Amino acid sequence: MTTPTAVVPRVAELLDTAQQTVTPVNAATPWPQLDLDEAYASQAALIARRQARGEHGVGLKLGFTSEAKMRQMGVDELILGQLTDGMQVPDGGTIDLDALIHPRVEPEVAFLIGADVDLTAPDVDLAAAITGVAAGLEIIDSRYDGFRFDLPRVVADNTSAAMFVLGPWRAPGEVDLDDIPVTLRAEGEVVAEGTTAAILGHPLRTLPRLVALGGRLGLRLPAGSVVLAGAATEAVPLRPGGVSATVAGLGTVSAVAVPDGAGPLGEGGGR
Ligand code: 0L1
Ligand code: MG
Repeated sequence: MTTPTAVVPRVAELLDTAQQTVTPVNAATPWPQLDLDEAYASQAALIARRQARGEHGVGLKLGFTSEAKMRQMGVDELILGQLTDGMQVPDGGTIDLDALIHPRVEPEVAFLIGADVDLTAPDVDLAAAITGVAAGLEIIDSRYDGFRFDLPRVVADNTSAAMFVLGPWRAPGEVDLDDIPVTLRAEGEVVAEGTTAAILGHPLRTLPRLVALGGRLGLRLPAGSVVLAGAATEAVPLRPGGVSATVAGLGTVSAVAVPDGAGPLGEGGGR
């Protein structure tokens, strides 16, 4: 990493304000050019702002782990984001839509890391530290107008991370993650289908990539950390109502998206 430049705190402030005011950064906002090192430094500054408000890091996520999504966005690199406890919604819990700009949801495979792992150490074996596997839901919410960004911008925006939900953990030996059907449902209807093979061919293949990226950034995964390995389908717009992801043989995770202060679903006005 090169030395962070003066643009870093400004970018972090703009993105933090966008998230907190639920107002996207638009084309009229003066925006500095960022290289990838500055983008990751901006992401770290953004997370530091959240930590200063009392949030704690709980893990890491990878983005663009599906070839289809990379092609769609015109990029060829995986990206890494950071998860905090303030982003976590309990399984079966409520997603406050009024805190989100234009949320999308995607089904993920999540890993629980059972030992302290220093990603900068030589020969890190992250797979050996996995003590749980679960179905996950990730809610992404780009802080840029229209989800329009280049690679440095989406990295600075913490890879669009907004919220996540984890299903029950299963022991890793209980589940074969090879090419398992994954189904995303909204209000009980199937809205996207894929398989775990969409995640770099196999979710475990993401781990060396996470180690390489996280090591370069000097990151650690304390015992109890979560890793979101990536989405098995495209992300779909998150609408009011129930949403769930099922990874066959692994489990189901769900949440209910609700406009804040709304009455019964349907009366509060949808998006
Ligand atoms: O988790 C992800 O794959 C999201 C990566 C960021 C790109 C996006 O906002 O779609
Ligand atoms: Mg994701």
